[in-house]
Amino acid sequence: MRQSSQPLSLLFLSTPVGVLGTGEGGGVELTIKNLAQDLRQTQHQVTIVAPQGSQLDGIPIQPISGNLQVAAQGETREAPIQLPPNSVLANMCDYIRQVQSQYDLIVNFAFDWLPFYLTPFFTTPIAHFISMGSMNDALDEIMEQTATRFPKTLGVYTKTQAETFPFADACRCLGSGLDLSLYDFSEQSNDALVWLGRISPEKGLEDAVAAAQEVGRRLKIFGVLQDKAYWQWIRDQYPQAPIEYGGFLSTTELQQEIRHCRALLMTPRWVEAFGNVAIEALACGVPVISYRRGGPAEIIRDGETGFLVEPDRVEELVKAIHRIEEIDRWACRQQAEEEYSLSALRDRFLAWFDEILDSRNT
Ligand code: HBI
Repeated sequence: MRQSSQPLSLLFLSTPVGVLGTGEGGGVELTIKNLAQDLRQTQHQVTIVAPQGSQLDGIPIQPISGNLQVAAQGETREAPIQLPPNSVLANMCDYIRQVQSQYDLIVNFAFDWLPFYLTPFFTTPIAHFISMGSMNDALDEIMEQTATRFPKTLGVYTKTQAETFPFADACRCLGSGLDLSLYDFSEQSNDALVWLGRISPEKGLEDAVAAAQEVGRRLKIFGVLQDKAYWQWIRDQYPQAPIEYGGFLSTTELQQEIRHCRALLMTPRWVEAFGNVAIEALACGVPVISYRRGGPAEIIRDGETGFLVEPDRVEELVKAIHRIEEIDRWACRQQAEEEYSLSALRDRFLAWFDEILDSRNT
């Protein structure tokens, strides 16, 4: 049996919806990057199989060509499983099949049917990290079959996320983490509010814009402009709102922008699986005001590191903004250090990997 102190050779299967480094892959891009960098620094080997053009500092990437997968959150629950012609996901799966014997474990980050379906056809074990809540019936079904046939192999961010699936009890909660040395604490702040994320309807940006307009404070917005029609609709609805769109920034640039802001607003319409942006803000000492829903509801300490308010109620966001001075910015940074360090994230993932490998070898 493997000794848990031995270095592992890991093959990561990235999300097939976007090129790593562009932000199109959402929060899971940051999770993949953080984990891969940290595991490599602690003597493990990590190779990432990802769509062509992907880049991550200092991490070997095996680029795969082909057409990207359509994002699952834009589809209906009943949608049949789809692959485009020359599917990058299918090509990625074919590649990992060919090289699997060189690795101890494959870690799948794709929220897609194919890697789950293929699991029994592989000789190398596959750990599946599920990056969103339940979206599609066919996907739920294959995930559940995987959980039954290969117990312990499903990982999620949070308990709330797991509870959206019929197989919640089979999911292992792994949380998230950051390289906290990349985020500088700022005791001082200006009056501006900030909103971070992919600009797409499930993120509810319009409520943050409405709240900013109501309190007359600037709202800085950063993230990939995924749905242009949605963005235009927001601008038409709130032509006078004091908003500034700053594009998609690197971690270094982003933290320089957010750490001087008064608060981060999170307005998810869906069950946000985690909300990496919440811990990025906390790491800078920025309190988070969020709807009490999904991952943010498990992260934010209400009244201590931000406020959790009734979902879909702009007036509740407004009330919380008026109370923001009650929050001690240092408490925010401290929470990030206590709960969301990279070493803690790595330990949780390694314990999960060990359990999967041990159950295979006994
Ligand atoms: N959709 N089909 C599909 N596959 C993914 O891997 C996927 C997705 N939508 C979003 C997504 N991954 C990431 O943005 C996560 O961070 C949520």
